[in-house]
Amino acid sequence: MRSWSQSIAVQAPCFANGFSLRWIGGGIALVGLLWFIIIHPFFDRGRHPEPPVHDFGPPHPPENSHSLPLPLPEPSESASWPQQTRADAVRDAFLHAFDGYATHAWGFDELRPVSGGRADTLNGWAVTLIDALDTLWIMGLHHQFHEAVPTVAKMSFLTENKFAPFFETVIRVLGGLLSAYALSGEPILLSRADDLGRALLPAFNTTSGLPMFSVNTATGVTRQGWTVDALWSEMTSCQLEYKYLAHLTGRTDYYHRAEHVMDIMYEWPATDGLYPTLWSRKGATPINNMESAKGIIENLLYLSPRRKLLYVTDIDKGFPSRTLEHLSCFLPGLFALGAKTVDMPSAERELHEWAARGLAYTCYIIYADQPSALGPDEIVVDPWPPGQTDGNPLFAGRWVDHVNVWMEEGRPGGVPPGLHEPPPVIDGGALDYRIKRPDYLLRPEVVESLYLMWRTTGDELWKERGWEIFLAIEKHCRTDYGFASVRGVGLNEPKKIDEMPSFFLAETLKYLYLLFVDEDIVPLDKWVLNTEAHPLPVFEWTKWEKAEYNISL
Ligand code: DMJ
Repeated sequence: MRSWSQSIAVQAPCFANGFSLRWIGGGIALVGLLWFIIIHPFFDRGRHPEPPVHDFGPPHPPENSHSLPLPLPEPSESASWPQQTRADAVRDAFLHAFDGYATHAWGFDELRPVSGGRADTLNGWAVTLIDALDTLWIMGLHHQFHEAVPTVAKMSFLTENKFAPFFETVIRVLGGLLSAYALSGEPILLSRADDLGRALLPAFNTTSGLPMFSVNTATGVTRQGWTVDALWSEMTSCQLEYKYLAHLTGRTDYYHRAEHVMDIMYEWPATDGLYPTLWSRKGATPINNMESAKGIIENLLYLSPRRKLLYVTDIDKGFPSRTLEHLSCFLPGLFALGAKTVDMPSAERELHEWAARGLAYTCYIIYADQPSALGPDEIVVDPWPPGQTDGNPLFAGRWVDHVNVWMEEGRPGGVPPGLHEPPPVIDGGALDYRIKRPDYLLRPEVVESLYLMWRTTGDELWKERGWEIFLAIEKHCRTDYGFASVRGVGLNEPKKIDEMPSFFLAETLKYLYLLFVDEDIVPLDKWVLNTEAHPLPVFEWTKWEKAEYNISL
């Protein structure tokens, strides 16, 4: 909250645990499915409020809005579209998704975009509604925002028969409420955030103080998740939310509980700033380790063997797995932000800028490579051929080695390895990776990085790439009711999946809108976006807070 570097530190855990996030998502889906099949019919009726009596009807564009320019153009003719018109098209997509949710799933967690049904996939606290509040505000849809507030005002976060996953609930619901409060000043949203923040606090009641996976908000009983130990992303991604809440409410417990997690991290002798991904809640000690890693840039960035695309992967038992997940595509944006805002020697900054550019291009090209122009959720990059491993098969293709050689040779061609931006593979040409998970799940990470690349470099090309992705989403994901995840991105016509995750409204469409809108609505030196893209304001700690929390800045 206090600085750019802090926001980067808070987002970083999501990278280290891309793998674990996938499991979290899978776990939620499985539990949701079992719940839906077995228990849902008994609990469902009458538990949710009816949709509001006022129907959301046709979209209510904000004053001074341009008329919506539908139908959308074919990609070939789309390059000349004015930016503001593109922003309007994104807002129209958001309104379509939000209206579908409001009409068919109001009060439930998610809309089923293919069938027009609805489902509770998180806590049954209307996560799509809360996740979407700040996007409504940012897009100028204040009428819809105010229509939603009474539902949030009447909501109870004390649910006896459910366990709220701490990480997902903090980033989506607590973050969503706080951001909506910060943008609108609507007091009830702060009050609800305070209720929820307090109800989730028992998660921290462990021997070490590292939070449990989930908490029953009515009883305070906690549970572990798919692993007995704590995932780094889950236990650390609560800093922005709890510290802002402490600042707004004056409740010191919020700060101390969250900061205690950071104290454990500060005290851990991390190797090159990399932390183990699994921790024991009992002893606050790591379960696994990454001793072979000497930092993200040095050990986790690789080049693909033929097109020399720069990608990030994880180290599994000492070897690069060569897996690139869509979830990890937030990393280029992170490097771009860091290079712009964190004090560092110029050579290091240059390296971070290169990493940002190369990684962002790869994250974009894995969309552009596909006949659908939508990116897969997971790929595995081909290994380097045996003859090209320079005698070191373990680190073949390691980016930093190639950069060092290029520098020693006097920077031939002027373009560093991994930044050549080869064209997409079309018409069945050979990819230098295989698709492991061919789904596009409406995720935000790639457009998030495109937005941050545009904001930090001013290079219009990032907007063009974002526009291509938006057109593909319109073409393949739009349904009568909203937008659907799809399976089979390598096909001309991927198959729709009956799911519209809340982060599509909270993140994907918000980043696309911010990419195209003329004004800098969320200036990045005044707002920090949490890992669910909820902007929270940068603020100064007061004198008494500095004394209470031992803050020396
Ligand atoms: C979102 O809930 C957040 O971006 C989270 O950090 C990662 N997973 C999803 C989007 O893919």
